[in-house]
Amino acid sequence: MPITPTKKIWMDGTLVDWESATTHVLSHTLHYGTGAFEGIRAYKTPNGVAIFRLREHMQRLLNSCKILMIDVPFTLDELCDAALEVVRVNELNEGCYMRPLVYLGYGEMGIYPLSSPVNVAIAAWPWGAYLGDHGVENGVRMKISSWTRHAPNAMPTASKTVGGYVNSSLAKVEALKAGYDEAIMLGPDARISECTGENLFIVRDGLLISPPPSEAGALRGITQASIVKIANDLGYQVSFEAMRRDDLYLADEAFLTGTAAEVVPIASVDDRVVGAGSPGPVTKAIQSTYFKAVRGEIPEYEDWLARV
Ligand code: PPE
Repeated sequence: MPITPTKKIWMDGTLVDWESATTHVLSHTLHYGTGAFEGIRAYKTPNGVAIFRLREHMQRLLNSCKILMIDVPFTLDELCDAALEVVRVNELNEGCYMRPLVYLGYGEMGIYPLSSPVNVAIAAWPWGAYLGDHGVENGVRMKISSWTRHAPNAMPTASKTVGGYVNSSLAKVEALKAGYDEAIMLGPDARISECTGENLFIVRDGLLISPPPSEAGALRGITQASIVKIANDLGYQVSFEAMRRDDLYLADEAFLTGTAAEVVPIASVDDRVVGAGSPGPVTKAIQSTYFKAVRGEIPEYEDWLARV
């Protein structure tokens, strides 16, 4: 999806012009992928723009770096303040997508990463529906990837590691070239893990089921956690259970969740229509509640919002 430039990007504690937010071609992360990022959204609410679950995202960024043994030279509070400042200075009052990135800069070459400088950047720009408005309304066509999700002892899947996304990219390209909208990845044990940049849920007999993140080698999604809370509040039970591809084929409903994608119904998996093939009642109820929650329209979810 194209990026719409804004005015300033936060880099290592200062705001720099969008065009000047560049880095050296010998930056370590460009060569070896050791680094971590986040995806965060801010939404327009009745009381001004607010960042959704900012602290949780920045904490996960620090956790990703802890796994990689990267010492981030900013505290959680400093990162949260910086994100708020980026939305403010760019006057992103209609909402935006934010991309914090911790990367290793130019200093040394060689696989050992820990002697390279640690850099942190936070950019933000207006961004539409990641899987398209049509997908949000009507559902997306999914394909189980021929690429296996990382084995947990090959790549730490709780870390949003830059290099880890090569696996997602391969799956995404394969799915799109085959005419689908997005890929679902199986772990090495052939259990459902997650999508290339989203978690997923199915609905079976009124119960919501999602793969347990650490067992399934999936990222512990902040949207996924928000959906669990919303579903419970709406009176639906949620369970984390291992599932296989036939559980997807036979689900009554299915949907995927992620910051960029938000909540998107799944219309079919490997050309098997899921349920009625159009968004089901549980998916629709959860999706519409999520969209209201992020936009500050439901007071009980107000503590998920960081006011800019
Ligand atoms: N799994 C993966 C692999 C993943 O990248 C994301 C977020 C999720 C699950 C959902 O996590 P959460 O956003 O906390 O609910 N993916 C980010 C980057 C997507 C991209 O394509 O780039 C995002 O949604 O911002």
